[in-house]
Amino acid sequence: MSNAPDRAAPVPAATRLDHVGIACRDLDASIEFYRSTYGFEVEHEEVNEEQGVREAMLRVNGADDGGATYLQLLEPTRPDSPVARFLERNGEGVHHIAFGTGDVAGLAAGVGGRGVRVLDAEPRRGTAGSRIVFLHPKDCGGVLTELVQSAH
Ligand code: V0V
Ligand code: CO
Repeated sequence: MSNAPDRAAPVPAATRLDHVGIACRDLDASIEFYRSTYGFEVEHEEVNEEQGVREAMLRVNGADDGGATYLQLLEPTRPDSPVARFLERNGEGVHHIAFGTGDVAGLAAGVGGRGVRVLDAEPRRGTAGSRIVFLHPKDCGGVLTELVQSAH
């Protein structure tokens, strides 16, 4: 028998690190840095007007649930966007982390039930048709956290 405190794991759970989001001022230069320095290749690029970003997903490795782990490079498309505000305050750097799950709405409801502020009442459209929800960084130890359910 375990003596662990009675803190049941969330159901459904997060099953992998989906991506690390990095704020940059020049997406093409940032892509070139990660390609030439580490050999990471762009798997997907798109503009997400709702989130105010032009972004690229660079595949780092596969994951044991059949998904994968990426770097997400983020360039703002407008000055009033979250990434533009972040750059203004902090300069370039790590902006958020994203955990993958098979049930983003269920996981968000579970996390919200533990008192973490869920910033999106309904999952929004994320990269490549994924569904995403953000959690407030002040309730996550200073880390802006995204939950993501990939399209496939
Ligand atoms: C702000 N804060 C952060 C932060 N941004 N802390 C850690 N990491 C960050 N990225 C801190 C900030 O310094 C303040 O701390 C406090 O949170 C409250 O900030 P605020 O003044 O309310 O700042 P805002 O207005 O910039 O809002 C922050 C939030 C906003 C997190 C609420 O950025 C947001 O809604 N983000 C979610 C959407 C998003 O980030 N989209 C871009 C990625 P002090 O100074 O009070 O101590 S899109 C994406 O990832 C996609 C499409 C995808 O993966 O598919
Ligand atoms: Co993201």
